Amino acid sequence: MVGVNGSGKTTSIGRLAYRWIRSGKKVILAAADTYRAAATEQLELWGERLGTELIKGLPGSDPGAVVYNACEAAVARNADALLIDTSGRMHTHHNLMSELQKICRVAGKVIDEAPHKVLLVLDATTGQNGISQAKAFNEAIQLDGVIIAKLDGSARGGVGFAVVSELDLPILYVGLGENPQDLVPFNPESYIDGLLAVNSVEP
Ligand SMILES: Nc1nc2c(ncn2[C@@H]2O[C@H](COP(=O)(O)OP(=O)(O)O)[C@@H](O)[C@H]2O)c(=O)[nH]1
Ligand SMILES: [Mg+2]
Repeated sequence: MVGVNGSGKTTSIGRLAYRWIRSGKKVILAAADTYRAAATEQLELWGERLGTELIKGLPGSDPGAVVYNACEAAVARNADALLIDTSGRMHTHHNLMSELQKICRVAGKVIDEAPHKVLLVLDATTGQNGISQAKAFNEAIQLDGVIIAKLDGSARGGVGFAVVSELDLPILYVGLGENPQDLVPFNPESYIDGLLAVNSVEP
């Protein structure tokens, strides 16, 4: 899971884990945002809440090492899914992009063809900037799809349109709140209705 700070990565991982655990999958979480201690704590709360295992490192430690351990744990425990949280400081920051590339390489060393999906989380309130974010991430590490978080607010998430048309990436899920059940598969019709505000009652 990649994206800029505050876009909704950690929350999306928690909500995705909730969905998959409910459908009977064994899920492991990896707290590879070692840049901020609070990020690990936030993911740990989700882990406790969902009763699922979490692999973490010390604050400031190498995210690649966390991912290596997490991949080994996922193989050892025969997990169905390993969800990797990553750091999101400025996407223009070269270090972040090389860190993400390293995470992908490390995952691929332990598990064939991992990461199987790299998902970009976009905040629905992001405007044009969302496209440059998506391009920057996509150039560094090939993206497989997009999650649009915070679509429950006043924002209609029009950035999704631009990202789909310019980068040819599917929107997979949308976030409609902060609770576990608030991440739902993307529904093009309700998305378009929201964009056009078909359902809004005008005075
Ligand atoms: N209302 C709403 N809030 C969200 C949604 N997704 C994330 N948030 C909130 O946005 C903030 C940032 O989310 P977080 O997952 O920590 O972002 P990260 O920095 O990318 O990991 C948190 O306060 C989340 O609870 C959503 O779909 N709806
Ligand atoms: Mg986070």
